[in-house]
Amino acid sequence: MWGSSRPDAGFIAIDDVIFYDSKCEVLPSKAQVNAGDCSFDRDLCNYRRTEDGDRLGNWQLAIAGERLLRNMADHTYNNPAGGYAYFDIYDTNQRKIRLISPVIEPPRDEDDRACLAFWFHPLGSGDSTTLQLMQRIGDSNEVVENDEKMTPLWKVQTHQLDRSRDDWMFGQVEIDNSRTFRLIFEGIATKGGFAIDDIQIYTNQQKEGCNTRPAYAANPDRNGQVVESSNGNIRGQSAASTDPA
Ligand SMILES: [Ca+2]
Repeated sequence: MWGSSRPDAGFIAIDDVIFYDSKCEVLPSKAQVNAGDCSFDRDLCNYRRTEDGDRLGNWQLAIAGERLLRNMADHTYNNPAGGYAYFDIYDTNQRKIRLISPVIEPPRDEDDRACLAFWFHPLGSGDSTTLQLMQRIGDSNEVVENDEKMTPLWKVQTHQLDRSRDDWMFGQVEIDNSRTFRLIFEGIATKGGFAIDDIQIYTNQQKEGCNTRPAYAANPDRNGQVVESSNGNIRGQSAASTDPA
């Protein structure tokens, strides 16, 4: 790999492409792509929006030719023409909107935990705008309230964030890697929103450690309260059953 010193520019060369008639592992392991991975540079990668809410008040894709927001550069390439998903709500009534992943097969790994990393960016002036991440076990397409198979994993509200830095922030949380699942990014707002970019699932072989980032996003219970845990990690199948001590 070589090229300019700009972080968003460069070239990669490949050589000696050969096909073998056998099974093989992905090498290097960090090159493994999972169904939930998405950089939102061309489309929503089979993530889908919940039906309720009009297009402007719902999750949408910021790419060239579509509605752009503040000309904010994406995280992947620092591309000023967009390349991320976002919602931006302005409504007298609080709105709740969800972006639901395709079915994700557990990444091939003997560990039953994996790590989900992504980048997020708060938008607008509201201080109670919420971004919450949930994991739903199983392949069902339905998402209902108080679903026992849906575990809240991670949650931030805009009043918790340092808004003086107008920049992308890193999010990370452990997920259950033992069974088929979907990821659900939920936005709740009357005024404001969040953008997300570069969702990536790592197995423990690929990444050492998976502390929740930011630490205060850890362990939202089923009522939406943030419960502090001693090490910032989520352990166990359900956040509601996790001992906060
Ligand atoms: Ca992107």
